[in-house]
Order: sequence, then structure tokens, then C-alpha cells
Amino acid sequence: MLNRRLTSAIAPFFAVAMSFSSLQTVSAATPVSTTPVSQDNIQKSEQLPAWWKQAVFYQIYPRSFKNTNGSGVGDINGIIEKLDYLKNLGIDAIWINPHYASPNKDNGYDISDYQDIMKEYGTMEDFDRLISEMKKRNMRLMVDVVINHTSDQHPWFIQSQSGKDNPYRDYYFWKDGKDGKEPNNYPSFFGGSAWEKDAKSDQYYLHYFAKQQPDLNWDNPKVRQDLYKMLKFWLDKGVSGMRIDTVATISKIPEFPDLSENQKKDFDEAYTQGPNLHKYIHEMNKEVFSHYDVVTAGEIFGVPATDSIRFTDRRREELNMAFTFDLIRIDVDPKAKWRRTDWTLSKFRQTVNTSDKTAGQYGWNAFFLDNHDNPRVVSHFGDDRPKWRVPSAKALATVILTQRATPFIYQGTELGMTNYPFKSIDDFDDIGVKGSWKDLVETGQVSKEEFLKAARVTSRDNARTPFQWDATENAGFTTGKPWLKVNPNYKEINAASQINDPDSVLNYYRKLIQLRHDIPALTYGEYHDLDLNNDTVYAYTRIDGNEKYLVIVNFKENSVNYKLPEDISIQSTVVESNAKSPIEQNATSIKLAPWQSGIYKLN
Ligand code: TEU
Repeated sequence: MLNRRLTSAIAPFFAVAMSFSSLQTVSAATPVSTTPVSQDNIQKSEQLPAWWKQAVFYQIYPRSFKNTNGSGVGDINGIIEKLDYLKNLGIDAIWINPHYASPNKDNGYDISDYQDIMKEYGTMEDFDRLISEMKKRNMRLMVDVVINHTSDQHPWFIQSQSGKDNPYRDYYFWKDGKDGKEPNNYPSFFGGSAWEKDAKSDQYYLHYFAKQQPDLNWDNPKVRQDLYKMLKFWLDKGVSGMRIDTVATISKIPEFPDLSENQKKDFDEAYTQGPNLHKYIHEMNKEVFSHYDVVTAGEIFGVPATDSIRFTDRRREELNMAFTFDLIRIDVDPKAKWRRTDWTLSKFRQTVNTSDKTAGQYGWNAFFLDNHDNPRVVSHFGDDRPKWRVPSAKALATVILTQRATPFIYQGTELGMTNYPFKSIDDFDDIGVKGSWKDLVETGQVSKEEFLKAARVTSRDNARTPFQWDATENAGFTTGKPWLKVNPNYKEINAASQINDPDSVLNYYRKLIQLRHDIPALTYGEYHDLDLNNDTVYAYTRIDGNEKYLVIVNFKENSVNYKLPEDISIQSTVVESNAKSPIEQNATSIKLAPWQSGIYKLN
């Protein structure tokens, strides 16, 4: 746990006096501090403004967004075609999942050439055009960089595998077996061992993910320099942001000790304990990011939200913000991590509160309730039955867009797209589901039915079905055969039917994004949860000096009369998602319809 502890070095005090309307980028030049952040002390004037804090991000899974050539796989031209749709929604920046050359064992997270475009997605010219079309619209592009591992088809790995004396051997981790078995007991995230035996050299190589995704050896300075060069290549093209895939696992424990039985059950965290993790991220910041006007967002899977500040404290000069997983995984069954249990609103809000307090005045969070690895938000935290789908999708939109963190909207979430009704194992494409099936069902540990019940809820494929543009065949995603089946509900749930409907989920998102842009308190204001233990109504304030707002979200399918805390007095309604609540002068309570949410200005 040593690397989890901050070592001491006090940052010199530096005064911050900046206008909050400015969209300036911040460059922090102060050394790492370990002074605990005073939680009562988060003042507007201390939260440095930045374009990436004020921006609303939209995540595109290019494979499933829009196909323009009939191949059935989404492409870059499809993204370009839909930029106006996104601009109209109010989106400022787009994160695209990996767009690099790849054999697609893990849909682009297995890169075979970092400086080429995935052929299914188009060409480098298409990519350059995407950037220039985005610039014309004043939008920024965040790319996904996968630097923990490459594809086994990457030239570095092909060289590395070709013999023990090859200069690239040390680009990856090669170890001798132990007593005729793997070098240690590390499991892979996608099932089986994290070691694969290579017949030629009789050694094993390390892969935290699929065996086609060998882990890079960050302890080799040449690896780091090659990766930095590659990052600069994309930044020089005009990319404004980098989402760094599984960044917390890049440093490995050199002795490769066996995991204890306990650690094995929950190895995500064990894999983030590499002793040089923060040293390498800091180095990458100094050598690459600090030279650009760019935002970095680390996917720190495995790191508890309470530790995220080690990555995002601006005085440490590592990353700008982090995606943590405590919230989206609050319902993972601790006894069997492949399935989910029930979750409660109190646990949800306690998790949000902890993340907010952890970020404090020096860190910053990315806020998301779904992405390409997780179930659809309305099916997960809302209620996707016809009666409640729209109101609960809107309620969740209110939550996503009113946090003191940068909001990330996953494609289709703005329509209230739902999970897919999977029937058999053959309906799945996800390498993760297939690996777990092998580990759990084929070994007889879990029954088929039980596994499918869980996979239906948890599978990453839920989020990966094609975007539902309209009610025509294949939801207007492609004229060919879609690579993954379209959700059969596309005739009811699609963009075309929502664009001109003032009451649609889509138009509610548009309204909220506009408010997020217009009201700085929604970005920078202090966050105060009004009742951490309430399991029905999620209520919190956002306070920025004299600008005070109340956010209320009813998480239940019944009406409630919510009693306002005594020190709260509503001045006016900013927005309401569902039914209207006529607010009386000096109201002491507010009547909420099922799944109703609203933002109110306070006196
Ligand atoms: O995810 C990292 C990661 O650990 C998750 O895949 C996690 O194992 C999974 O969500 C559990 O359901 C990133 C990418 O987001 C993911 O799509 C990639 O497959 C993975 O890295 C490997 O690059």
C-alpha cells in the first residue's frame, strides 16, 4: 500500500484570481503536496477555471455510432455526418473510443499500429477532416489512448516474440514458468490466467486483458519514449484531449508476487499497486501533456474513488481528471463480482459525496453513469419499463448535468436507449462475457441460466448496440448488416422521433446542457448533499457565492411530498423534468411526481 500514501512536500501557496467566465486552461507548476485538502474549504475562488471543467463531453463508440458505406461498422465519416446533431445538442467535446489499426479482438483496445486508422473506420484524411470539421464548430476531440498494452499483432510484440535476444524482447514482460506452471497466479480481466505460454521460447508473457493484448513494460525507458512520441503525433494533429485507458495498471510490481486468496477475488486493486505508477504518469505529463493545451482523463479502474486525488491533484502534475468506478459499480456483488445485486440511493449519494470531497479544491472528477463497458443508465439506475423509461431517463439526466465534475454523456443516453434483451450466449460479442462463460459456466461453477441472467444486466454489449437514429431498417445506423444487432425497441426509441418533440428525453438533455453552460454555479459551485441517508429523494445544493441552486430528484415510482430543509427557500423554478410543481411563496415542502426532477434557484 506504500504507493497509496502521499509523501510529503508542501506546495508553495499560490494565489488564484481569475475570472470565472474565462475559458482559460490552467497550467499548474507547483510541486506535489500532501497536505490534506480541507474539505470545508472548497471556495469558488479556489477552483481554477478550465475549458474542460465547463465542457459537456459526449462519448462516441465509433463502431456503433453511424455507418456511411454499408459495411455495418460505424465510421469516421459517420461521426462527421452527425456533428451538427451533436452541436445542436450543445456538446462541446467528444471522446471517441480507439480509432487505431486493430485486429479488433477487443474492439480497438488491441492496437496493432498506433499511427494508423482502423481500416473499418476510414483513413487518416477522414480523421484530419473530423478534426477540422469539429474546429469549424468550435468542438474539441478527445482520443482514447491505450498505453498499458498493445495488440499481439503490433510490430513491437512480433519482434519481441521472435526471440530472447531481440532488442524488443524487453518491451513486454517475459518470464520463465514456475514448477511447470505460470510465473505467478495473476488472473486476466477477461478470464483465465494473465500469463500466456509461448511455445517458441518456452517463456510466458503477461496480459492483464486478453491474450491478444500483451502488457507493455513501462520500466523500459525506450517503451516510454516511444509511447510519448506517439502521443505527440496525435496532439500535433490538433487533438485536445486524451482519455487514458486503464492508466492505473501501467506500473507492475517487479517481483510479480502471487496474489493472496483474498486479493485474487478482487484483483483490480492489486493491479494498481505498481511502485512507479505516479512517477511514470508525472513523467508523461512533463514530457508530453505539459507542452499542449490539452485535457487528460485517466481511466483509473481498480482505484477506489478516495484515492483518485493522487492522480488529479493539480499540484502533482499528473492528470486533469479521472474516471473512477465506485459509483457505476456500487451494485457489484462482493461475493461474486460477475453479477450485480441491489443498490440503494443512499449508497449512491454517499459515493458521489465521497468523490466530490476527495476531489476537493485541487482535483477534479469526470462524472458518468454509463459508458461502453457498462449497462445503459436508464436500465441500471432508472426504470426502463415503458411507463417509467422517459421520466427516469430525465431524472438521471438531471443528476449527470448538475455535478461538480465534468459530465460525460454516452451515445444514446440522450435518447434513453436501454439494455438489449439477450437470450443466449450466442447473442453476445463481448470478449469479457465469453471469457467469464469459459471460467464459470464451462467449469461448472455457475449454471447457464444464472450466468445469462447476470450477463443480460452487466454485459458491455448492452451499451454497444447500434445507435438508434430513426425508425427505418437497422435504426438508420447502416444500410448493410450491423456488426451487432440493433435493439428491437428502435421503432419507439430513436433520435428522429425525439428531435421535434419538446417533451423528449433528447430535448430535456438539450435544455440541461444549455443551463450547464449558462450557470457557472452548476460547474463550480460547492456541492452539498442535503440528506445522505434518504433512499427516495436525492436533493443537493450547488452554491457559488450568492448564486444558490437546489437540485431535487425523486428516484421512486411514487409521488412524494418532499419537506424542504428549514434554511432553504426557493425563489424560482429553473427547470422541471416531468410534472410541474407550483411553488408557493415560502414553500416548506415540494410535491414530486414519480421520477420527477428539477433545478430551483434559491434565495
Ligand atoms: O477498461 C478497463 C477495465 O478494466 C474494464 O474493461 C473492466 O475490466 C470491465 O469494464 C469490467 O466490466 C478499458 C476499456 O474501457 C475496455 O473497453 C477495454 O476492454 C480494456 O480497457 C482493455 O483495453
